[in-house]
Amino acid sequence: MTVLIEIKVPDVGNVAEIDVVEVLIQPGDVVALEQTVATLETDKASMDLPSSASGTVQQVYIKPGDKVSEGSLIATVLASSEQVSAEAAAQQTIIPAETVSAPVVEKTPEPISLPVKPAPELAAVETLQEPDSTARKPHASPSVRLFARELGVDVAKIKSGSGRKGRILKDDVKNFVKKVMTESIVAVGAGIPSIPAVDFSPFGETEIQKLSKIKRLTGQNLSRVWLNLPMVTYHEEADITDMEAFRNALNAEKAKGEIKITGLMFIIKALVTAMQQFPSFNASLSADGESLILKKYFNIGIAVDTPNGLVVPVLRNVNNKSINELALELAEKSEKARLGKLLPADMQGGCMTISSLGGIGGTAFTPIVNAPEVAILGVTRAKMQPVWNGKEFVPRLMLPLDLTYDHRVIDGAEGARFMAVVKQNLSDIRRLLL
Ligand code: CAO
Repeated sequence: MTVLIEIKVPDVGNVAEIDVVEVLIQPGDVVALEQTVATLETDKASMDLPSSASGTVQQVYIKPGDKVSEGSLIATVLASSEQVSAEAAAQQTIIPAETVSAPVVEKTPEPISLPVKPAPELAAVETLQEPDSTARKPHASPSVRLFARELGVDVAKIKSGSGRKGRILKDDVKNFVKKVMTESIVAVGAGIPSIPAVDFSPFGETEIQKLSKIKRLTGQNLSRVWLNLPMVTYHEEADITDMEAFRNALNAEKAKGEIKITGLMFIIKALVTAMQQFPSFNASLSADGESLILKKYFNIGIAVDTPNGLVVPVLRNVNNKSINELALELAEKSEKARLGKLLPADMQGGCMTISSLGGIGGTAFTPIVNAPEVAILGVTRAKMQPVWNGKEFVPRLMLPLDLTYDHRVIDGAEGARFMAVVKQNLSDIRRLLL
């Protein structure tokens, strides 16, 4: 006899809202009795929900990020009556569902509710890993998964377990931690002590604000770059008095509502022209660190400040585009970025990045390379300054530029020569025609 089983959130004590952290099944999956179907979590505890029947998953009603409570429907499973746990069956009436055969049924029989066996215990969570939707579903018992979470290990990252049918065991988790520790010591030279948690309550009132996903991912990426790349920042100034006069004249010719040209468009052009003369700036280091991958295309990433954090849309084939085309494209992409509508493809394939804070202010800063690129150009606010021309001081508009580069790829002298060319290109924009 075939029956349709409803898997629901069991009584987990006095908790009103429980977060769904991970969903390990999808329609069509065959689940075994006691197999974990989802991981739930409160702010203090985590719990694996085992299936109370073996059979084929018909429908899944939750996704990571959802909030559930006791009795919420998790999934329905089509099972033969013998595959339902004796404990669960004893508590419920079973309705035959012989007519149901396909995994996702059009005419689903009235389901019966079987409570999920409560997880053996609720356990404190110390470190949580970002659920990786692309990862394979790991087979591990709830206690092993709990052990892994306590160590801050995402079990999906363990390629194969040494248990039966590749099941992940405690020893596999321990070996994974050992391997990661050894690799990171080799990679960064030493285990870095973490910053201790501090209880701020004795000092005054506080409020917890969740970081946006963009901020969390950017933070991980920046930390990785900071630990892996020996970076140097070189500061330079370009005289943009003439460029600015030309830019203002161009903007004055524009009709009302037309996209205005900012200095950034000339900076993009000046940078790409220098990259054409210095191929090592348009390159990435190979994974084994033994060769340079030289790029024959010129795509520039522009760091854009958005309410959700920093994103870097990429302007493609910049060498073949006019200043007006670049202004239009950056206006479109930065608008899309601020509305959170950039697609992953809009942010891929960059050769070098520009981080311009000039619209806000600043005199200098040290941007972090957007690896696997090898350099990034920082820009702060242009300022009128007295400049000695050999006879007298004259007022000139000076633009501060900061080049951070990966010192494994670029030598100090090469960095200085590169910036001398960027500076020349900006000080005399006729050079952009050469
Ligand atoms: N010196 C003086 N004025 C400058 C300037 C500079 N270096 N750069 C820009 N300005 C002026 C512009 O000319 C414009 O003036 P008007 O309003 O009079 O036309 C104004 O500042 C605003 O410019 P903008 O920022 O809108 O335009 P942009 O083309 O210079 O920059 C963009 C576009 C998308 C890069 C910018 O809006 C932005 O998001 N910047 C922040 C990037 C960031 O956060 N970087 C940090 C990364 S590291 O954490």
